[in-house]
Amino acid sequence: MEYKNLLLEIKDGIAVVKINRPKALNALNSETLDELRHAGDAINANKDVWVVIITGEGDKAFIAGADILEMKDMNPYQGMIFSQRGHEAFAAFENMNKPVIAAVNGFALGGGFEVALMCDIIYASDKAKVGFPETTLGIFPGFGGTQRTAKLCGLAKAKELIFTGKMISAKEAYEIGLINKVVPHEELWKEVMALAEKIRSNGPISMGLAKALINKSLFLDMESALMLEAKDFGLCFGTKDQKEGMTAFVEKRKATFTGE
Ligand code: DAK
Repeated sequence: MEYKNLLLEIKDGIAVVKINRPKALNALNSETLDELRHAGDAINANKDVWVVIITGEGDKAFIAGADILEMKDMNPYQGMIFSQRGHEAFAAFENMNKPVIAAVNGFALGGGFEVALMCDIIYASDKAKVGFPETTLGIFPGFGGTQRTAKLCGLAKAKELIFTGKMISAKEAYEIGLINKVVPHEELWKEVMALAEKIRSNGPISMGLAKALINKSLFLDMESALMLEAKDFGLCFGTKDQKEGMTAFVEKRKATFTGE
């Protein structure tokens, strides 16, 4: 599929998905959400991709939120369809069995910050600003923001961010546990690629299983979660990667994983 609002590049096992609407600060309209869902599904099915990076085109914004121009005159039914498109696009990345990194290169606001939060790891430029301006528009973060923010930084901070709609610096977001790392703007891409390559060198099946387990652990009681963990841990022993990883250790060499 040809994308109008995304740039997709796949090289050496790493897929880079770039939201490409810089004139609108990469705001998410319906078409972009549909393209994101399509790209997410295609990447998930592509065995050659082991790690995914999501970022924004241009130097100013990661994603400045859902497209306010498109949402402004929606009726409740259109709002519901828009929401469903968002949920499908988000699910495609959150549920994919590959690590997804957000490279937050500028404003990550509202639905844009929610995109970053559904990624597994967030690296941000020191110039980036994040926040949830939705309540200033008469709505609230509806792509998982109320849930993920509270789980990451606690109820009080989540409520403060959402009720005030204020923007905070990447550094402040890091300090309250919303972001993994803040790096100088010019070094963001180098740092993100180094992270992606490090992850790329590890066993993909084991990482996919671990990702699903960690995500599910938020919603399961400890006993059920540990049962699932034991089952999935056992599954690793049916893979060539587990044999290769442990044989390489014994032979004192670096493992070469094939994802089988
Ligand atoms: N939507 C559409 N266009 C946007 C946009 C957005 N979110 N953000 C920026 N733009 C456009 C601006 O309109 C402007 O276009 P032109 O006027 O040049 O045509 C262009 O990008 C450049 O923006 P500015 O001129 O405003 O640039 P500044 O540097 O002065 O300001 C800014 C940058 C990021 C502070 C400012 O643009 C801003 O405040 N943008 C809006 C940020 C925002 O409020 N984001 C949250 C959007 S609401 C749902 C679930 C979730 C959501 C919705 C529904 N359901 C469950 C149904 C999510 C909602 C949101 O994300």
